[in-house]
Amino acid sequence: MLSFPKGFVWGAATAAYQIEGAPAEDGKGPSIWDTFTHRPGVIADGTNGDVACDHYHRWPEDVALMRALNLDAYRFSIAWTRIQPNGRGPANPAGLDFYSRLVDALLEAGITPYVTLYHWDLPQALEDEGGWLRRGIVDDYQVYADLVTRALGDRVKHWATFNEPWVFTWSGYALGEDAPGLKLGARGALAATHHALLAHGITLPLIRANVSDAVAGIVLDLNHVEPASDHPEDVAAARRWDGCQNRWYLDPLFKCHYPEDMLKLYGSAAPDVLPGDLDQICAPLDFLGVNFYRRSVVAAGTDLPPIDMQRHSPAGEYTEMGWEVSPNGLYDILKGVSDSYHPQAMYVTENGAAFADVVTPDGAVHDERRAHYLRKHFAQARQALSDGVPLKGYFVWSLLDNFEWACGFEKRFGVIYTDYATQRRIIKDSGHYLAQMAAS
Ligand code: IFM
Repeated sequence: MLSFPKGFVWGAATAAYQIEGAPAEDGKGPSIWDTFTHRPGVIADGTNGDVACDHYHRWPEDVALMRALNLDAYRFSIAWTRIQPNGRGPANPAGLDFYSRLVDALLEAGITPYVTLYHWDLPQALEDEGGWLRRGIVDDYQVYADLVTRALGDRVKHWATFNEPWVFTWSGYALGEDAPGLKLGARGALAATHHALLAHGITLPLIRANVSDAVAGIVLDLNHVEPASDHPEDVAAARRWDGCQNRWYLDPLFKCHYPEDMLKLYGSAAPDVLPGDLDQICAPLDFLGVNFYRRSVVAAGTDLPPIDMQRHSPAGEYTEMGWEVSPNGLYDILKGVSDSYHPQAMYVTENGAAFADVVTPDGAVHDERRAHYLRKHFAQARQALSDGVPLKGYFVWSLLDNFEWACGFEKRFGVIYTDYATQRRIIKDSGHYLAQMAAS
């Protein structure tokens, strides 16, 4: 068994839209994901998150399962539209109550809540006014964050402002693959990114004002990038992809500027940055959350203009998402970010794998591949820790199988199996393995 220092946090993560269901209950308003998933043809299996894991009604059972997994912590997100159904105005008491009861139950079970304020489910009413493309969204986000942190900040100390800004800005506003489904290219993604980063930076001091002993940060999806060959064009493409996915977020957050090479590349697609914006964006972070799923092996190509890249798939093991299993990549990204940006504290806020699971006649799920995947990644995290990375904890994605965005329910990431027809949960072998790690 791998050994981690005392106090190292073991957890599992989820997000509101992916598990809660109950899209219009207790005053909840529609989010862009409620709208998007009801458009024909956008979700691989034609499903939506209307019921998902029915966590909105089954949360006591889910907290009991977390306890059975010996988790120290649970990372989940708040649905903005439960708090402000139309994105503005006073808090909806029933929405706040739902999360308040969940937080109380977690604390009673000895599980520390790690809350993400925004995991992609923007109020549709705000999208109708331009969503993340509109600079004024920064003020709306701040009001929302204020309401939530005031209500829960007496009990919740760990706050992340955003989950994976690269994904919701590029997939949502440039490529149209995620909500709100806009295909505006780099200009759209970069405007949305700038406003999200600004909202993040402006909100950090507010969280600290509302929450005593707050531990506040942001969660990024980061890839360790390698060129597919040593040809200068491939090396340059790898550098561009690193700039797009990693440095475009890390540089402003830690160094108060966007990367020069990328500003040049983006040209007129670069965002409108007002004086003072970058100083606000680089407000000191208490932690950086890293979501890691794969490394990127990149050659020159025509994808994602103006990045003009092409992903390579070296021989090896792949998950059901088509993502290479690359535990060393986790070490490389943790160590690389730690050495270049010196965050005070880091967490692996998501790591996990989709594999095709089968319930065997004995009612179990023997997901040996996922358990093995986790073991190999945990070992790399341990190595990073030994090599000086200030890693404080590890959250597996995901607590339970759930709605995997544009892939629908076809991809299962859980360490707990969800039988969607009956909503029965089964702890998979990988969950038993996580329970052992957490207990040790
Ligand atoms: O399901 C997602 C999650 O919402 C954000 N990070 C990646 C996961 C797997 O794709």
